[in-house]
Amino acid sequence: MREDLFLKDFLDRDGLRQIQLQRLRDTLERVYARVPFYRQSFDQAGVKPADLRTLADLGRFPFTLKTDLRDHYPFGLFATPLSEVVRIHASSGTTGKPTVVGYTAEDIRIWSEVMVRTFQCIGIGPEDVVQNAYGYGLFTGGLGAHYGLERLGATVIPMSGGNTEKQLLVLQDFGVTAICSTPSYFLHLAEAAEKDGLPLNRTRLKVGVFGAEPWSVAMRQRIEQMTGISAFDIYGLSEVIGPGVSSECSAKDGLHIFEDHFYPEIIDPETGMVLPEGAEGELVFTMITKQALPLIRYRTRDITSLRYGKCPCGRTIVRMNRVSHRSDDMLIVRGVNLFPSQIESLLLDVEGTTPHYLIVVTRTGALDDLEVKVEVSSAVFSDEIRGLERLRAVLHERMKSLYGLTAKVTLVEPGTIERSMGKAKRVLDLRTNKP
Ligand code: DLL
Repeated sequence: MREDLFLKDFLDRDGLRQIQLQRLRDTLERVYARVPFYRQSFDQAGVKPADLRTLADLGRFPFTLKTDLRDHYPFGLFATPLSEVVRIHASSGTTGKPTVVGYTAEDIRIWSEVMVRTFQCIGIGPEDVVQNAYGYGLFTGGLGAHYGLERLGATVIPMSGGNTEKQLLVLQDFGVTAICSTPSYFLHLAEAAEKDGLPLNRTRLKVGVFGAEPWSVAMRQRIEQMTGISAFDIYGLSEVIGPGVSSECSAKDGLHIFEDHFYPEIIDPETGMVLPEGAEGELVFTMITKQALPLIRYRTRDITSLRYGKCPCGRTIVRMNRVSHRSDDMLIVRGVNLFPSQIESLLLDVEGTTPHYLIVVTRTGALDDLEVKVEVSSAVFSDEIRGLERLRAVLHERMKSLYGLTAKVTLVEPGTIERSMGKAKRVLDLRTNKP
């Protein structure tokens, strides 16, 4: 079985396009027949499933938005009766009700297949002992990775997130060779291990499978230097399946999308027009094999670009660049557009800072105030006050020269910025009327 799954990443592109076209046609027919929302939205747009003659024709079909899922909360966009749905997950948004997703037994089988392919991309196999520190529960990370690891034949330790002391005990005593977690939580584990006098580079851990939140290349370098492991980026979202949508391989030059199941497009987020290969824009997915919840042209809000050229690893499936930001996490501060990832890269470029930071935006009268709180290393913190002042001045100056923004830079003691067991919270926007 292992070989069969593996080969799916190496199909010739013509054959793959044939498979995609057939699956796409079937899916459009199915949602048109079974999901009133799609019948209505296709009718409104004046398109019928039979209008899809080539893959490019998909561009004529309407998008699905997160608000459509919310408007049909909880199960209104399902294409199968609940009796065929064997699992529900949900992602909690920042406000209001969660986004609910469902899976048939076949969907779960495909999910574990794409997770097996993810781990194969990374080089994890049956001989590995894998600590799964993604949260188990409604979040897709824990169970998604778990089923894939079992099907792969690896030894999985279902830790879930949190309980740092126990995580470190298990990691050391069970001879863990690979770990799955958010990059920010892993960093927290690595620091706690150092504090305990048992740094991770003295354990058997050699691989990290990190995702569920944006993290910069600079953050990868910090993690790898600090722990001696090789860190890989995996990407996914609940609405598409969960983790298992795309993964880095040994080349670490983009993430391979398992496009025989998830058909990607890049669009201009303003006009909705499909953009050519290489152009940066919003990633849109159509799920071409999903049974319970096949979404058509789902707008992810994640910004990236696609590359179809063959990868040094030999895989022929398309690669997406790492997602450094979402179209909706852009801050506008005094008219300047800014993404948290830009601040992360700037901070990590300067010696003495740690990747724990919080961006706080407030407003006094008509003016926005930006504060960047960043933890410094214990060495810097115990240094004399002049050293701290120098570091503060450097960060302040870089913010100004790189992004044209005057920010208050506050250096804080190691360990004082709140740690998350899952996705890190980087921004606290306290303005009532956000631009
Ligand atoms: O975070 C699924 C997942 C679990 C992916 C474990 C990877 C590992 P959601 O909670 O629905 O699902 O959040 C999806 O998280 O639209 C991106 O904005 C962001 N995201 C996920 N992976 C990455 C990544 C899971 N590698 C949302 N880099 C997505 C950047 C990511 N952002």
